[in-house]
Amino acid sequence: LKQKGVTIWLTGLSASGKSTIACALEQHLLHLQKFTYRLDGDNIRFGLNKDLGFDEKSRNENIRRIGEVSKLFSDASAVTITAFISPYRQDRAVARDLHEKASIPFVEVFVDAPLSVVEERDPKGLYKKARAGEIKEFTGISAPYEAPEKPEIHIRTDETSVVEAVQKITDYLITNGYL
Ligand code: GGZ
Repeated sequence: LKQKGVTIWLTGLSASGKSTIACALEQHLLHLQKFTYRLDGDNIRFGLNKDLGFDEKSRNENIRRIGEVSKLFSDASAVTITAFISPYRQDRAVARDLHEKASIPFVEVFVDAPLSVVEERDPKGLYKKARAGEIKEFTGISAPYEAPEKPEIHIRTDETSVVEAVQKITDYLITNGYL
């Protein structure tokens, strides 16, 4: 295998577009014959992390484990894409450190849309429930989201198409010799 691994870490609010971009990016990389693996709520929160909820401690542990798993996949030479809110700056920094100590590149992608926009999208009605107090500690409403200060890539999803977002990430990976 000529390929070296890299972790592409998407962070952003619920309904910001992380999963959509992660899926489209995965498809694009598979077309390029890259060994690619995507970690998301479906294969992590319902499996490895099914013991965890959404209080601060649980989210810290969720992200800690995802950081460890993504490091392993990338160490095994996958292009690893993670799509989790990962709201705490410190948790993302821990994941980054873990990668950097193992000399594995870590690309933080801020999937950014204003709260007003994601609340309008509300594909699962979760923001409505959070506003009504039916979901506690909901990110952006009743729990914090700490935006990245220096992400490698910043995508405004209310101004950028999915195809453009995938192109922006792919260009970054090629420019830096990660693909
Ligand atoms: C935020 C929540 C919550 C609370 C359930 N806060 O849009 P979704 O539904 O499909 O994605 C959200 C997902 C967030 O899980 P993560 O593992 O990405 O979060 S974190 O990184 O903060 O650990 C949302 C759903 O789970 N969800 N309750 N209270 N999102």
